Amino acid sequence: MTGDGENVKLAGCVGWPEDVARRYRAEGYWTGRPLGALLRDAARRVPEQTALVDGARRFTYADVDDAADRLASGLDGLGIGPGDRVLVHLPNVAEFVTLFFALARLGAVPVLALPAHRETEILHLAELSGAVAYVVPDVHTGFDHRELARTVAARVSSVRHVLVVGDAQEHTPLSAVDGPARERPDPDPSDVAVLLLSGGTTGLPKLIPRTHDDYTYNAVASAEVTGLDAGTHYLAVLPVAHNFPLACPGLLGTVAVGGTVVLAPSADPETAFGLVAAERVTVTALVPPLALLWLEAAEWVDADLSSLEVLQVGGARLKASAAEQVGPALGCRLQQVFGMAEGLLNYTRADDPPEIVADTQGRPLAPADELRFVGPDDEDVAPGEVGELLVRGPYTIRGYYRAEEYNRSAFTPDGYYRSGDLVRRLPSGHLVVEGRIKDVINRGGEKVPVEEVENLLLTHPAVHDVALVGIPDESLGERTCACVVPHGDPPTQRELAAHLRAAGLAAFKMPDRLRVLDDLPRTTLGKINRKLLAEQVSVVRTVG
Ligand code: OOB
Repeated sequence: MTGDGENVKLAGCVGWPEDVARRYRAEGYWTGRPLGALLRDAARRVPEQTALVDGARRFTYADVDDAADRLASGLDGLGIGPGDRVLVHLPNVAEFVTLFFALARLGAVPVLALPAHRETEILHLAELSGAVAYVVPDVHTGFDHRELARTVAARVSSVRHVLVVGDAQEHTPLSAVDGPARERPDPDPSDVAVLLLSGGTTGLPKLIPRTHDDYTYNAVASAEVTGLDAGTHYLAVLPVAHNFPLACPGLLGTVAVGGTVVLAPSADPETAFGLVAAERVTVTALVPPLALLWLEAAEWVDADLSSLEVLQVGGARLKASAAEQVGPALGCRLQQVFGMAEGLLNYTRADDPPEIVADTQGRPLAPADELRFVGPDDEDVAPGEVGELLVRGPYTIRGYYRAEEYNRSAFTPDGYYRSGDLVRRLPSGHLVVEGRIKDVINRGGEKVPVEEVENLLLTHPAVHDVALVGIPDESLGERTCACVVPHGDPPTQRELAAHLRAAGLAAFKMPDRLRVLDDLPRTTLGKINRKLLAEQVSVVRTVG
């Protein structure tokens, strides 16, 4: 099944219509440059430049280029080839980078799980993607990934290889996957280069197929609007498996300009500030709660932040008051980023007036991005009014991977992605995110899929009915509250958390609060009235 266009060949993907694809090529959005070429070209231009810093390990462009080629040969030797999916579950380590480019060169497709994901998410991703290999660290933040890998290898029949960074035990060490570097034919630029995870959909995470052509544009054009150049030192604070630090412009955008990527092992301000000072970091990207933490920490952590030029903040709405503090407190320019793994990126620009940078979430990256703002009837709202943002464009997908049925509701028949975000556009073209209609709670940039958590809570014997709602929170924007109608004795929050943990759910999806109720308010159509419920639990919390 390749949908409309034949231009995306991986089965289970929806391509762009041929005439649209031709237009994107003719207009220069799709240049035919595969992702692997970003590294190759930099290695030719600036081989001795530092490409990557991971703790005490430093790699030049020549080093990373060669390591990626060797790893590609090793993976090839394991029988991993074009179109094969590889589930990558790595934190911010150099091996992520070499593996990413090795797979790109083979035409194999990384499936980028987040470090926080656990058994529930990983089994789902392995099965959905039909991954042939699973790549993990040995132990990270106290969690033994080899153990989880055992379960994955036993339960998911497609997984033939477990590759481990560090002490592999009975699995294969990634460092042993090696072979002589050799020239390989470039993958077709219209093929899928990476499967990103959706933060924005109902239920379990969906997979987002991004092609070489579209993702190269994403990274290169983002590097341009963020003002990256060969002097850029980009600090990856957020997990690089996420689209924002990976390609907006992030790691890939920095490689595209031959700058230096510094991998932060943790996001806490002391570690990050130390790296900013030591590596003369010029650009980094944060979610709003981290930005707030940095603003506070700047007052008491003694570190030289004078190299910082741009702080990007995105993933959730940043308060205007915090936005205004960035310049004075950190001595750099703020760039607001409103993006989504499905594609569309909005950035504030260097020459935007201060009030636009503080009060808006930027404007689209590409002139060819087509945006609509619609009401519940799918009709366009009046200009400037709030509506659901629909989008299509040269780097926005036309369908999720292997999700034919879901795609029918997530996209319009003429190919617009329904973002689920409530947005208005100012006359200047800048967007303001006002809310959302999708069933996702945005916990400071981390997306909690409501239905997935509710379904797991319902498997607890003491839970008769449940609704997970977002309640306002000073630092995270919102927190999760599980509203439970009990079956017999009400469960405690600790019991529910233990239940979810045993089911292997990522920690960031654990409900922050529990409210026990006699029943859940419903609409006249019998659906849970989430808005009213959220109001009720928020009000009770502030009063009591
Ligand atoms: C980024 O990507 P995802 O896929 O984790 O989440 C996308 C959703 C958006 O649909 C929107 O609901 C929310 O996250 N969001 C924002 C926002 N940026 C993202 N809501 C309000 N203000 C913002 N600035 O989160 C992402 C991808 C690329 C770059 C930056 C963020």
